[in-house]
Amino acid sequence: MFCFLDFVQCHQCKHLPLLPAGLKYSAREATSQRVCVFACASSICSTSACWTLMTGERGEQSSGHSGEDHLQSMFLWQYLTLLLLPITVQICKAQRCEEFTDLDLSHAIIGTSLKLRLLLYTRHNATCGTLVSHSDLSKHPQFNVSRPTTFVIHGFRPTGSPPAWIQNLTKLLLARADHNVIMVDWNHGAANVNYFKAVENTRKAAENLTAFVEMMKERGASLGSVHMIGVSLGAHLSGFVGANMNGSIGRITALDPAGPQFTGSSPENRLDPSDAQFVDVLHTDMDALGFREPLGHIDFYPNGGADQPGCPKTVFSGGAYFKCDHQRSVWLLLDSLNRTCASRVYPCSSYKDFLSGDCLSCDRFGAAGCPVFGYDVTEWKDVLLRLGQTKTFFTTNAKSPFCMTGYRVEVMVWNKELRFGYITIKLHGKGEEAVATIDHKAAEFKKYSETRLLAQFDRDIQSVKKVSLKFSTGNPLKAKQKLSVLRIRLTHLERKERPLCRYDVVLQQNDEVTFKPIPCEDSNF
Ligand SMILES: [Ca+2]
Ligand SMILES: [Ca+2]
Repeated sequence: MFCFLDFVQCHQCKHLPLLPAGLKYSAREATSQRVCVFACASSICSTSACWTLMTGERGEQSSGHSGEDHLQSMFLWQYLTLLLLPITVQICKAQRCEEFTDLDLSHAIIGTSLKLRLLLYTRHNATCGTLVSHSDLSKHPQFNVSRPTTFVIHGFRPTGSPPAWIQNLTKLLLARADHNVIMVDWNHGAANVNYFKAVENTRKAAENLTAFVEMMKERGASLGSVHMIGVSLGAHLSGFVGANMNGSIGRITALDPAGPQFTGSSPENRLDPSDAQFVDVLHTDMDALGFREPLGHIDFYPNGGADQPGCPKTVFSGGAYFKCDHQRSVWLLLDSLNRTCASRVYPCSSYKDFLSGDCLSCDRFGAAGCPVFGYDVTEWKDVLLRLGQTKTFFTTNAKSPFCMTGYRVEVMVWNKELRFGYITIKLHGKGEEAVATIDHKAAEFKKYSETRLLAQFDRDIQSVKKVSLKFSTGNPLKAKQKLSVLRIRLTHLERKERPLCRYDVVLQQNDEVTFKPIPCEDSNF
């Protein structure tokens, strides 16, 4: 008899065993039998395995044994199987990896009633969730309440599917710190085509979760080291839990908090800064599914907070049209957790003013400069708490790495006539280039007065060899204009290096001019 081992993930043990009805069956029948004979030898479930024993014709051919020998060997294996089976099933049960509830559209159409599941992940079980008891934490020795705990709370699930980012977020959170990550699975409750039902369940889920946080507190957990990351409805849900705990929870990170049914409501009925010691909020779809007004100590509005680059602009793009802007909030946080690159954010009253370069001063934050978006914004916590509520802006690329590189651009012209137009700047490095088009509005260029602009490049060119400039009026019917530039100065917003200058250059409309920049002189000119 030939047999071989097939490794099956431990959690699949729940589908096994498929015991044969009796011991007397032919070799051909045996081919289809899979028997879980031994499993989960290691303490870490994900790396352990069930050994699947398979026997069959392939074995017969390769071994060349007689049919009688084959049956004898097979019986031996079956007895072994029967002996080991109870142990196997028990071990498999004990170390089963719990998955996020996977529902489908039919559940969402019928509607689901609330069931809150808490899946614990730690550095010891980073990819294998443990279902945590709501009433007895002593069952889970790996849940060390003296460590910080991060709750991740999803939002509305109109199709019932698990969120796509669960594993990534868990993995990155655990890579950052040795703490408890609890994935709050309220898919039963959030999976409903009727959004209003899911909103109703938000409050109920919060009551449920509050009881759990209270139990953690009783067991000695410090609420100051509890962090809740709430997506959409999950953001308000976090706020309700926070309010129930009188704002003593350390931090709430809200990822595009839901707007519908919450916009215009009082602070008790939505997330607000009093719900936790520190509340940071990201707005990515404030014109549709998200919330427009600031809700935290710091509110981030990437790309203005309404529409995100790379997201479909028309309904013809299908489902992505509805969720792309909203879901971008999670991808942005993942990028910040990953430390892919850092996006500096600028306090400003409007996105338009930010794009015009009117809000690049970071003096109020001292030596640290303006805050950096994302997970590490707590480094600015003290000053942000002092400032009250800070509304900030930044721009991103259409995909990861999302961060852009900003330059302050100052242009002085000596044209007699007032000129209005757009500037495109290209930075050339060694074998790469980056482009920024400043076109959110026509900039005004007036003789001997300085025009300030913000240029945002998709990548950071470490050593700029050449610069190209193009001036356009956006009106092809107009006679060709020129812009006589007395000086253009480019200042990198992050690197403390001498700004790049070019003195005396004429830009003919729509003609690109390329030059080698020089370090600016110290004088104001
Ligand atoms: Ca509140
Ligand atoms: Ca939008």
